Amino acid sequence: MTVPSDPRTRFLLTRRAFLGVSVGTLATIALASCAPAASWVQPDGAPVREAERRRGGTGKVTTATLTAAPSALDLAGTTAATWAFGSIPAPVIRLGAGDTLKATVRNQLDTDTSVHWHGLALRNDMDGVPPVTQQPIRPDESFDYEFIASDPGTYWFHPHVGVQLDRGLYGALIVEDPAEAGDYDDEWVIILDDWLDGVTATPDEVLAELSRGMGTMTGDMFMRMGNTLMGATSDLLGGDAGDVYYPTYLINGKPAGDPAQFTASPGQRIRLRIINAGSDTAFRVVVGGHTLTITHTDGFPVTPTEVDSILIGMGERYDAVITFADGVFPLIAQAEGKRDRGFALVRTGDGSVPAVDVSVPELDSDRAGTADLLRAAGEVTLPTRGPDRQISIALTGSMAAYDWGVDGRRFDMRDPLRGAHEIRQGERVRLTIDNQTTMWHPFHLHGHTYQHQDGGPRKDTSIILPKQTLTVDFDADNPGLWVAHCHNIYHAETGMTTVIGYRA
Ligand SMILES: [Cu+2]
Repeated sequence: MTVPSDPRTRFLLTRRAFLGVSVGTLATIALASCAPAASWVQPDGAPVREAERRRGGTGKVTTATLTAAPSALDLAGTTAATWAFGSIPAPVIRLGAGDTLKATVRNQLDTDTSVHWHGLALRNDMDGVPPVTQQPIRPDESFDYEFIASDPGTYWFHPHVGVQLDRGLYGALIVEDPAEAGDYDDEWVIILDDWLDGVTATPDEVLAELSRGMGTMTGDMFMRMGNTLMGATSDLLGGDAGDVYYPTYLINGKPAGDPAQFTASPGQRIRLRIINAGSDTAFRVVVGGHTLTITHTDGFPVTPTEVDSILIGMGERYDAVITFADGVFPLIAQAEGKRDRGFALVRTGDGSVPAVDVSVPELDSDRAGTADLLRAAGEVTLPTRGPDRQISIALTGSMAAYDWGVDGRRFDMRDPLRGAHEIRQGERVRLTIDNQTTMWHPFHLHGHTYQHQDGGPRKDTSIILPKQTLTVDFDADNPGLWVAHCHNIYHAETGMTTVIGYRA
């Protein structure tokens, strides 16, 4: 073949050759989603590749292999059969800002799976949401994820298929900032989880039970019925705190009966990177006898804010710095409204070991850290700009009917773009999420970190209380098809999910 000398012709030929390679993938995605392929930016489309090219990156590559497989979790002597990426949590994946992550995910389960990199503004075709951004990874198959991680912070990964989130398939993804001074001596990753798989039921059994609806059985009395929990209420969450009964709560994969242990020296400053990997539980996190200074949420810095506890919804992350006293201290993740807790120990010296049910004043303090208290740090505050587009999303449905949805409709993964909200690249988007239900929801948007109004924090997952509205702004700078959903996995799977897509 002769190479044309005219650069434009040469470019077109190259481009066609490139498109030729991806035609098969494109056709599959269009078929799976019944999407009019021409009107939406496709996950492997040119704008997505161009956005990744603009990220540039350091060129440094970190590799990881995640094998999803049946596994056993030791819960203080009881063994739970579950699914995991080896250990629970999976080993921390750590890379520098701008580095490339190459992660091979092998599926040794007997069902489809995927991995979603929660919170990262990454290239759309690596977002791990079948069938929107990729085909599911079939049993005995693997998928190679490869993307640039531009923004430093505390992130995590989990499947985006069915209710697999409520198994043991999760881990932390830490993107380090080489430019950050880091006024701390050490850091600990702390992953919280509500656990039932292999103990009382499988998540799929729980979903089936919930989907039958609660009818008129909901009441004020606190009680367990099967795998559901009645009367779990929280003032901080505006009422109903959660509806799934969990027999145990974990900190870094360990139950209270065999607690995770952390050690430091008195006076040391430790950065906690707290991740809520739960499926139906918000946690109130405290360290007995200590205050916490929140420095980041959802990966992005905030004006340092001192609190006694941190309320963290499913999918959220909070980083906090703590200066330790001398002794043995409880690290408690109180399951908000559920009368149980995750429990770990911090040792900086000698002292009696606190009991699992120890009461600490920090749990009752009014100084509870919520997103409302926080201000974005100057360097991550969005430049002032009026919205080019306003989108309104209503969270709808009820516990009684278990018909959670968006805009009155239950999301259908077989037809994901039906009811999708459209934006265009370059726009400043104002997104209003109107919680019309009588329960709180942790709303999560993929691929972007929006900002709460009036200088509030940059976040990708936000607690929205019953009958309340949250308004956020973001810049449409990451083209593709992005799901937005409640991070209560039972709500999301029932239908509280939608797509915000870029028009071509
Ligand atoms: Cu929800």
